[in-house]
Order: sequence, then C-alpha cells, then structure tokens
Amino acid sequence: MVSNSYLDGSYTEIYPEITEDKEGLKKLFKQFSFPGGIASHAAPETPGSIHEGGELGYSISHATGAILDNPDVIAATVAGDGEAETGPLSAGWFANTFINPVNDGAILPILYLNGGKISNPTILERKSDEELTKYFEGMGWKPYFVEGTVPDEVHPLMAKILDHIIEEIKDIQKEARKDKAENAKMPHWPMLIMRTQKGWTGPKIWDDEKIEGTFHAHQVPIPVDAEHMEHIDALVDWLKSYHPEELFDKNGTLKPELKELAPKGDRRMAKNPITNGGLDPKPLKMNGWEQHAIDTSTPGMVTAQDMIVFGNYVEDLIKANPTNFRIFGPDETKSNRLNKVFDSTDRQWMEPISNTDEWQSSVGRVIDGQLSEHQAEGFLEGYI
Ligand SMILES: Cc1ncc(C[n+]2csc(CCOP(=O)(O)OP(=O)(O)O)c2C)c(N)n1
Repeated sequence: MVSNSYLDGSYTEIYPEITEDKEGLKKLFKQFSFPGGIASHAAPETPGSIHEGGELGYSISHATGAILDNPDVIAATVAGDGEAETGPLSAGWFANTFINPVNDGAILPILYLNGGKISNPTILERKSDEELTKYFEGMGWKPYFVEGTVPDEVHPLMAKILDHIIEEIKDIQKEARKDKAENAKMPHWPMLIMRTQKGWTGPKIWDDEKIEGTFHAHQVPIPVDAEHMEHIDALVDWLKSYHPEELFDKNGTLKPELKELAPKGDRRMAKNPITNGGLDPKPLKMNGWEQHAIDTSTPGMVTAQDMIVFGNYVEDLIKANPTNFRIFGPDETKSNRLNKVFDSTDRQWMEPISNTDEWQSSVGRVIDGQLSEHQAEGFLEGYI
C-alpha cells in the first residue's frame, strides 16, 4: 500500500516530506520497517488502511464490514494462502451468509495461492483446482481461476477475468434489486483463486536454493545489510532487472505518462473515503440515554437487570439510526439479554429460514448468526 500510494502521489500529499524525487525515495526506503519509521504491514499511519495488519486472518471479515450498508461498494480482498489457514480466515468464508445483495455492497475474495508461508508450503495450494472448486462451491461461492508464470500472459488474463467477475457481481445486484431487500436470496457470489509464484520476478536461485516460487522468497531474498555488503552486486542486478531508468526520470520522479495510468482523486487506494472515516460519515443519534437511567438513590428501591435496561437503550439506537448502526455478536444477543432489540429489528441471515428460528430475516440490524468472535470483531472493525 505504501509503494502504490507513493506512485499515485497520495503518499506525498499526506506526508509532504516524502517528496517525489530521489531525496523522497531515499527517505521512503529508509523509514520502512525501521525504528521511528513506519511499520512493515498495514498500520494506523499507512494511508488507506482500516486496521492493524500484523495479525493475519481478518481480510474477508474486514471487507465484509466495509460493504454492509454501502450498496455501491465492491471490496476486492486479497487473502494469502498462509492467512487462509488461520481460524479467523477459515471462518471468513461464511461472510456470504450475511450480505444482502439489495442493501449491502459486495466483496470479491481473491485467494492468492503462491504456495509458501515463511518456511512451509501452504495447505490450500497443494489442493487441486477440482478440490478447491468443490470446497468453495460448498461454501456458497463461485470460484474463477487465474494461473500462470509469465507476467505478460497473466496480467491480461487477470484483467479479463476481473472484468467478467465485476459484471457478474453487478448482474446479481441488479437482479436482486428489482425486488425488496426482505425478499433477497443468498447468491453464489464469484471469487477468484490466483496461482502465481511467491517472489514472482524475484531472484530465481540463491546459494544453490530455488527462491522464486518457493517459501524461500519470503521477506529478504538476497542477504545484504550495512555490515554484510558482499552480495550487493547481486541485489543491484536484480533491482536493475525492473529497468528503473524506464520508469523514473533523472531526478527520481515517476514519468508523467506512467503516473497518468493511476486512478485519480478519491479513487486512489490511500484516499478511498471508506478507509478515511466512511463514504458519508454521520454522528450516531444518541437519543437521550438518560430516559433509560434507573434511580438508584435509594438502595434496593428498583429491581432491574443492567443488560435488559441496556437492551432497551440499544433498541432506541437502532430505531434512530436505521442505516448506520448494527450489532455484531457471536450468537449471544439473546443469552446476553439484549433481546429487546428484536422488538424493532431482526437478525440478518441469507441462508434458508426454518419456522423454528427466532427473528431470522434477510434484513436486520443484528448480525449474530455465526459463532465466531473473530468474524464479529472483523465485521465491526470494517463497518465502523
Ligand atoms: C496470525 C498470524 N500468525 C503468524 C504470523 C506471522 N507471519 C507473517 S507473514 C506469514 C506468512 C504468510 O503467508 P501468506 O498469507 O501466504 O502470505 P505471503 O507472504 O505468501 O503473501 C506469517 C506466518 C502473522 N502475521 N499472523
């Protein structure tokens, strides 16, 4: 995200000391993952990020939270194959149970099977396309595949399949939006499974060990630091293989015809309003909590339960904020005695509904239908 936002100019707009020239590039590289500098993963100071990225596992739940009540937004979300082995991400695929195609936007999960974690192969990469198709279809998704090792072949293929998928998402929404959200059914949303090499275009071999396409490509493929400069030529040769002289002018500024290719204004990832407070942020209408306060001036005078009283207040919040307040929880709204909220809303849930269920509906301000604290927390973080 840092390099992308630097290249599209937004990083310099936010951090003017990181100028678009050699000096700025030097500072940008030096501060990366350096004491007093910036984190090596998505962090609060990373423009366009909405969460702390150090703990892998929340990509799909964050993306889902971000599109709830944002019907025109599609969140394309890359999940690493290592990340996909975590509990939170394994739980993440159930997110489609809670996305209403009328009132909410869509997520486009991109499962990135590059085959390696830090020093192990990955489980999903070792599965065949057929096994993956069965797994994801069973989870309610419609998988598409992009695979290859030659960049000039993979890039156009990726663009073509992405275009197709976006059209398919829009068709699903268009069809569903002919009717009311209450009547919406759970679609089989498309997802993308991408197989390319870890460390793609990086050094092929180092120290007689295969690097590109293996877990050995994780982090620093050629060991060079201030005290170990003996391999500097190899590092320079590799970096030069990207032909920086064709991309930057003599001052180290990206050539204007290349900068022109980037999206403009708020369409740049660092400037995406969703990651900067929301598309149309509004303060919550808090509606006088005082009216729910209990007079405790005389001990024992009133018999009441805190959660039930709080449930009354939350019901008021739901009524006053019908499109920008939700409750997320792991199947605990009723057991935690907040069930007064169900006088005014339901539980949003797109799977079939049985007549023994309680308060289940395609539309509702409560999402507590999955017993996963990780998923609930991820939805909440993405939503706010
Ligand atoms: C929950 C969690 N466990 C372990 C780590 C340490 N860790 C950082 S990167 C990484 C490998 C990730 O592999 P993958 O998701 O496939 O991403 P890739 O680097 O291949 O793109 C691990 C284990 C972490 N950040 N979060």
